[in-house]
Formats: sequence, C-alpha cells, structure tokens
Amino acid sequence: MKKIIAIIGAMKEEITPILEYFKKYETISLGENTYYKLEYQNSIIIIAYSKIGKIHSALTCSTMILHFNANYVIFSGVAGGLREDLKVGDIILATSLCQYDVDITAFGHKLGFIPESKIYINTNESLNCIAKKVAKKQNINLKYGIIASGDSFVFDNAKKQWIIDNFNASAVEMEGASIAVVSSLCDIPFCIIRSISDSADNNANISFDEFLLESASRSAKFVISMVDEIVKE
Ligand code: 3QA
Repeated sequence: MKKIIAIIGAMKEEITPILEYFKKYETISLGENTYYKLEYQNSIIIIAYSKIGKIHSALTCSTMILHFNANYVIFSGVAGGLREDLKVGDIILATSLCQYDVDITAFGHKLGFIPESKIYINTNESLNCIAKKVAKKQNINLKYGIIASGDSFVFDNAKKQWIIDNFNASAVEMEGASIAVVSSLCDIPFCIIRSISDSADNNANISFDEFLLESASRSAKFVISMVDEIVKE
C-alpha cells in the first residue's frame, strides 16, 4: 500500500520549516485550510496547519484521513513543559494524550473521561519506535510522557500544577488529544512530537514568543527525519 503521510501543525510557524525543506508542493484549499501535497520517495506527504485548538486540529486531521487517505499522522509543533527536566528546546514524544478540559464529574465520571472513550489515548508504538531510532541516530535526548490538551494557553503556575496533579502530564498544548481521538477512531497510526517553547508558568507568554520559531523548527527537523525512516521501511 502506498504510504500517505500527514504532517500537521497548529500554527503556520510550525509547518513553515517543513515546507521550506521540501520546497516543491501542490496547494489544495479545503475547509478554509491549505493542504500542501508532494511526492517523496514513492510516498505522498501532505502538510497543513490547522489553526489553534482541538476543534481546528480535529477538522484538519479528519480531512487528512478521510479526504486525503492519510495512513500515517504526525503532529509537529511546540508545547509548554510541565516537568522540571523539560527545558526549552527539548523534544517530547507523547506516550498518550488526554483532554484536561473535559469535565462531566457532575455525573460521577472521572475528570477527562467521556463515555465510550478513554481518558488517555495511546500513540502508535511503531511510529514511536521510529522516533526513538531517529533520536538515537542524532544523539537527541528524546523525552517521553503524557501530553495534556485543552483549549487554553496555560500561563499560570496554579493551573499548571492542577494539570500535573490531575493528569500526571509532562507537557501541555492545545491539539494533541484531538489528533489522538480522530486518528484512533479512524484506526490510523499517529504520533505527537513537540519541542518545548515555555514552561506553562507565569512567564510562558514571554518565553513562547521568544522560542516559538526555534522550537518549532527543532520539532520540524525531527519529524522530517522520521519521515525519511518511514518512507524507506
Ligand atoms: C498557543 C499555541 C497552540 O497551538 C498550542 C501553541 C506551547 N505552550 C503552550 C502553553 N499552553 C498551551 N499550549 C501551548 N501550542 C499559542 S497562542 C499564541 C498565538 O498568538 C502549544 C503550546 N503554555 C500568536 C500571535 O498572536
């Protein structure tokens, strides 16, 4: 089967380094998003940024799978680090994703749980293995952990601590869980790669503005190397 690899970012800055790397692509407009399509080593790559948040990324991911027939989904972007050992520029691979802003505890359900779904959705083992292989080859100290998603930019120490305490998360962002929900429901292997831009603390907005470009291109570079491994498999 022909490999069709979707690379999704949330912000334009998160995919620009990838588009600059591949240089030549076809442009397709759909649902007010632009999809960039190219052929690469007998495979097809489709790249898009969704706009910020779980709803936008769910739409883009669904379009990648149901319209473009993507059979791999990789997210590349930045995240807020929640762990002490996660520094700006570090790359984290999500082991699983959760939605920290889902709350139907009024009915006795656990925080983050939706009936017929799960609190944590695991990422794909073989894609994660490829990530580990790339990290090893490039001497990158790849970090792993739970990534929590919600529709807010977290820049508050108390909220940060609340997410750590309730979800045991290592990083926070605004799209990973929706990519996880859509991909897993469609039975498509997916993985989430993020480079740390800030620590989701009171200084996060300043740090984010300073490091967005640098961290976004670190993640992009890593994902490009993963694509190289996937296409030659
Ligand atoms: C939010 C972006 C959204 O796509 C999620 C960045 C990095 N640090 C985070 C944090 N909390 C939640 N998410 C993140 N991305 C940035 S909005 C700024 C847009 O304005 C990950 C992320 N602490 C741009 C200019 O106006």
